[in-house]
Amino acid sequence: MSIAAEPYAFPFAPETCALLVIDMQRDFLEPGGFGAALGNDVSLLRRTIAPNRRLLDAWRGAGLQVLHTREGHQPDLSDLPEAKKTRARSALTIGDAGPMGRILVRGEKGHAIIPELAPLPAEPVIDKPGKGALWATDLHATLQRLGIRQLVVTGVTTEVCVHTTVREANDRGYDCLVPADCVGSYFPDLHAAALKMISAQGGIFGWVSHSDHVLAALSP
Ligand code: C5J
Repeated sequence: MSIAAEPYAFPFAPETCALLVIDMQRDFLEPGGFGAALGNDVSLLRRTIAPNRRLLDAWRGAGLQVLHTREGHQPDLSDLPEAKKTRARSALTIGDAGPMGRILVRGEKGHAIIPELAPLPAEPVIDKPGKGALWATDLHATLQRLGIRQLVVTGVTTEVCVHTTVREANDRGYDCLVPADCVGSYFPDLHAAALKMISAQGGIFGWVSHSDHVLAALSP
């Protein structure tokens, strides 16, 4: 079975392929969170919600593996590097109290995955302190235990946490496919460049496709 993609068709093996939804959290998609504190227009990410919802429904319907990630820090900020806290120099920063609770802190309202894409109880949710989902987490061990070798990676933001995760996963031997309509950025030019980087050079980091093509492969 294959999925139409760039730079060439993705050799889809559903039983060993997981859907990995990156950081679809209030802190990035709703006003008053981390994304907004950095001065971004969070409404730009909301076009990703409907295609992610459709893909999630189909993926779950096919009985395939789903995992979610959340970026965030321990309440005592012991896993927050000083550089990450201070670099953006915005008025509100990680750990400060905002309209959705403390910014990018685990357990706060802003840290939660948006209700439209809420994980089901059986779906692993990987909490990560960094941009990549394979650093300082048990994601690699979890994927190995589940027998996963391919990832369809969606979520936000394209050039930050999605890209870092795809790079980390690629280095560990996973084949990654990114449906372009299911990932989003506050910066359209960086989104486009990030996608181009993935499929360039014969798929140096993976494949880029569209959710319609993934849905077509999932339909009976
Ligand atoms: C960012 C992310 N953009 N989830 N995090 O800081 O991409």
